[in-house]
Amino acid sequence: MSKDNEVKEGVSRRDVLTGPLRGAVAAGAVAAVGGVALTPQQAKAAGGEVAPGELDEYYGFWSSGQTGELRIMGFPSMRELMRVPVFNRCSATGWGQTNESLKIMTEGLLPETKEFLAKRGMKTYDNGDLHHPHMSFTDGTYDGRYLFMNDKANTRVARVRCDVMKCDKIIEIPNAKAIHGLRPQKFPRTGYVFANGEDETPLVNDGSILDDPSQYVNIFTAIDGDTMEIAWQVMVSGNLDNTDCDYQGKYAYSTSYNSEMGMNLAEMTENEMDHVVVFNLAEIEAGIEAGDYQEVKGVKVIDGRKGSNKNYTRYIPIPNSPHGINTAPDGKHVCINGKLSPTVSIMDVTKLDALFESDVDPRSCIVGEPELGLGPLHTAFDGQGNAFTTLFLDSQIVKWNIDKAIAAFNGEEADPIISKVDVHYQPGHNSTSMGETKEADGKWLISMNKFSKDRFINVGPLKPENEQLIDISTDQMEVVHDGPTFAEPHDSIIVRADIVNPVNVWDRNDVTWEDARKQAEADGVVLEEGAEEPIRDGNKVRLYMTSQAPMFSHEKFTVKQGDEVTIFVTNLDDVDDVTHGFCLGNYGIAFEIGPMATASITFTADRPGVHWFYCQWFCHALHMEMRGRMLVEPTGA
Ligand code: K7E
Ligand code: CUA
Repeated sequence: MSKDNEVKEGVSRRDVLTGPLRGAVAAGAVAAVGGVALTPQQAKAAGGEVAPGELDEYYGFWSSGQTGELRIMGFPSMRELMRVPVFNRCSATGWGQTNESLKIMTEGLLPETKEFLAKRGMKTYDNGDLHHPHMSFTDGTYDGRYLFMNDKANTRVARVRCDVMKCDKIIEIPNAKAIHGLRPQKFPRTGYVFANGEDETPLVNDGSILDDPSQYVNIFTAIDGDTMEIAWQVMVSGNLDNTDCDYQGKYAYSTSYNSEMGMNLAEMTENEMDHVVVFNLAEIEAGIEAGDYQEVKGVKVIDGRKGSNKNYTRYIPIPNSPHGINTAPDGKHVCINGKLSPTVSIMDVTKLDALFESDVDPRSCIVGEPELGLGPLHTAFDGQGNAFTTLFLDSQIVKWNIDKAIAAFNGEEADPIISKVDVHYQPGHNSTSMGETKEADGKWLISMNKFSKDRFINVGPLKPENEQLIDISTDQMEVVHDGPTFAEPHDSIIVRADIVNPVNVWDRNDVTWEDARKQAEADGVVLEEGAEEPIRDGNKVRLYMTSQAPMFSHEKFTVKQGDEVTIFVTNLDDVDDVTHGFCLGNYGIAFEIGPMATASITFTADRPGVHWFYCQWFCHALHMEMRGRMLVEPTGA
């Protein structure tokens, strides 16, 4: 039963939270309660906190599912540190309102999407479904440059800059539908970002083919992570779920759970075997070079469907509707999680060359298939030859040994399962510290559970999810902390803090406000100095303001009703953590201006009268006084 109610025999978690241990933890002592000593690591995590003022050892980068944002956690304390808006709107930062964010949110949309949205009075999609955040790699480990993430809802891929922790690119992927699985190339560097389309449609989806699934295809996309342009696409059979790639830079591979190409549940789950599709990167690049592609919507699309008789892809039968796919830090073994099969299939990447060179059985690269429990979805690693698989139906994490699973597959007497731990309830993804890199350190695992049920006081029919922190430094996995999360982090990565080095203050030369700088130059204004009077250009009015706690450069400015007004605010406070805001009351306008940043907004001043603006980010003892008036002269219209 629920093992995590007890930190150690006879000591309830509540005792730990309120008892003498708490002080001991804060004092950094090795705690002993009821004669049972906790390791320093367990003591640190007991009660779920790193002591006040102590810094975490890792960054956690969490997705947020339907919320559409990226979240930054302190780990292992599980303190939520920041929310980075990406596909969503953010009332606090003005993401989706400022000219700078709107540029990022709109410039990568397909022309047909822009047209479609414009008819609905929209500039960009309002929602997103962000499942998989992953950091850029160099030489098999995280390099702290970028985070990449998918939007399943509207078929997009976004990038977040790790220096400022803001999204700087969003692209909509043509030809594909519902980008789900996403992973960056591990070696030699990122390089490519691989992205799976989950839903199949006609390649040219203009309505000329409708209810004829035999003509539907699915699309695997390789994006250039540096330029965020699409490098190439591959047409495949069956739909694609999750993806990963090797540590050699030769292959990417995706799980596919509907080899039947079924359109409903019964059809989709008919076959006992689905498959993993292996993509041969060098062959695909050569095919593109040789012109063996069709160009659809400006993208080179290669035919890698089953039976296309090309060396671009191979289809490896896997039981049954496989979901997660995870490459082990040994650089050799890939775990394919069976979902409807209680097995995880172990693929040996060193055996993939043979699949492309000769007519060997595609299953010859499968070197183990341990039966682990019901509903295996995702696997994480400790870097010591062990794997941790979530069992959705059993509501457990199972720790197992890869070598022993291979030995058992070869007919030897070996039991790969080391231990199991109950989690609450129904885990989807799990992640280990540095576990998807060659630097996996085997310290921590997070289990991302889809249901919390009775775990917390009731908040109504919509319940939070529950995430549990598990100490994996010993064979007995120990749940040491849990906590609720709002909809719906699917996936996470846990990155050593020394790899991530964000700045405290913006660089004035940052590209984010390049357009504002150019406009200011054209107007003969220096952004950092601002301009006393609004600059008028027909009915377009541009106001250049600066902010320095606790004042805006302007206590008032005047425009005419109907003017198209652009307000630029440059924050001159070159100080850590002095963010200002600009909020224009009853105009629906609010945004953040970070230290030494410029942000701008364009709107029509169609409400005459006196309108107060104020700084909505607490910045100074006189923050309340940081305000001013926009006077809008009526035109009599
Ligand atoms: Cu929810 Cu990674 Cu989209 Cu598995 S996925 S659980
Ligand atoms: Cu500036 Cu509050």
